Amino acid sequence: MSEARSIEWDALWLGASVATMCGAGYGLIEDGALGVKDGRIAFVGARADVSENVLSDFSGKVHELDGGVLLPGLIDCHTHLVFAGDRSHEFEMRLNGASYEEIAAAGGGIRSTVAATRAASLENLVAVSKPRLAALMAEGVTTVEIKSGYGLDLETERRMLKAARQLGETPGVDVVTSFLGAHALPPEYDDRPDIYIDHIVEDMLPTLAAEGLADAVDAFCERIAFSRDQVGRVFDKAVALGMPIKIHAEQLSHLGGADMAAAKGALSADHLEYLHGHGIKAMAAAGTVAVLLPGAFYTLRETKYPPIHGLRKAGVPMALASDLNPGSSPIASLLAILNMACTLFLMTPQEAVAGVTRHAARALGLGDDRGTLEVGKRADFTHWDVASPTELCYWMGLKRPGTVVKNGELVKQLWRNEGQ
Ligand code: DI6
Ligand code: FE
Repeated sequence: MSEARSIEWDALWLGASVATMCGAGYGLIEDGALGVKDGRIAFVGARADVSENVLSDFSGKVHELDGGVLLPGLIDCHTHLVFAGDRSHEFEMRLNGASYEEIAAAGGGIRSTVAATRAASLENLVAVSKPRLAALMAEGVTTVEIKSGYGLDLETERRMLKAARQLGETPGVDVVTSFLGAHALPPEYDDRPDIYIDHIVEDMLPTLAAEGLADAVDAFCERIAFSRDQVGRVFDKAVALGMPIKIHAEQLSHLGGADMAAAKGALSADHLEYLHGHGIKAMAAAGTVAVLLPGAFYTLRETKYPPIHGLRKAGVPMALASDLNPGSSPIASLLAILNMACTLFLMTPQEAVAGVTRHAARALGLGDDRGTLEVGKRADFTHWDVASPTELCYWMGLKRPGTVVKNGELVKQLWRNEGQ
């Protein structure tokens, strides 16, 4: 590699290994250097390629780290983190022997979150969601996707998306929104799912799209939610409006939602425990990312594993996300998810870390902009006191990034770099 000319950079980071997440594995550069200019990455390479001459003329800030690893900012590409209330009471009821059906019959389940969210003001929704976002950010998350889907009426879906947009103004993080009106059937449409789908297609989706509140459109294709045809109608409208689509599919049963979504060009198909070979082929052909959600698998004590081997063999990119929600994944930790992906799903640490960086970016349609440490990409990165990125998957509850940089700006410094 030719010697780097650094004079123009705003900052230079030295003294750590750089896990670029490019190519196979971690794309590790030992004793690396990372230059930043105007919020983008201007140089990535070995420290030896940045000469002393260049350094002596350098007018930007030099950050000399004491070992450790630089990684891309983490990306949580599937969350439902805006909601009111919680379902800890149902968790307790289940552990005391109540069944899901009994809880649902008593007005619980997803509908209890819908009732609480409908009753919450915008200010309240933002306030209760902030600590959830903060918990993800404390672990180095710099991009978060947030779905609506606990309103199920225009007004509340809009309020949820507005809350997500407000959360996106938090320094240090970007929020990408998805409209999930087809998450569950609202009580006022009991026994009339097709009429509710009409309402989404004719009213809710075009209105929210025109208001610029949704970056993508999601839907839950499941026996307890919506059929493949119903979800297909929502997607056709989204595609006609020029919006990217993604799907919750094959979580509890096989309905073929992943094939259908892939055929319509979906960015991602998520959950996928019951995915068959045909769906894998369709996803591989379309370039649809598989977003795996081990937190929901764990919480629901599922026994059916997503077809990791088949996805791997077919070259389908595998992303990982928290699915943070009050019912099936009350887990505000992407690092816990990394551990679960390895321990429960037998993903390799290299696959898992790629799942919350490179492939998560792609699941959001942002693969050209972030998710790896490459020249031209957004300067979103994290510094970890670890010998290898594998440690992010290995420990639970121990590691936090000492430094987080978003768009080239320092977000926070914890214990490791205190006082620097
Ligand atoms: N799949 C899930 O696991 C969550 N939503 C979905 O589509 C469950 C959401 C909840 O129980 O509140
Ligand atoms: Fe989900």
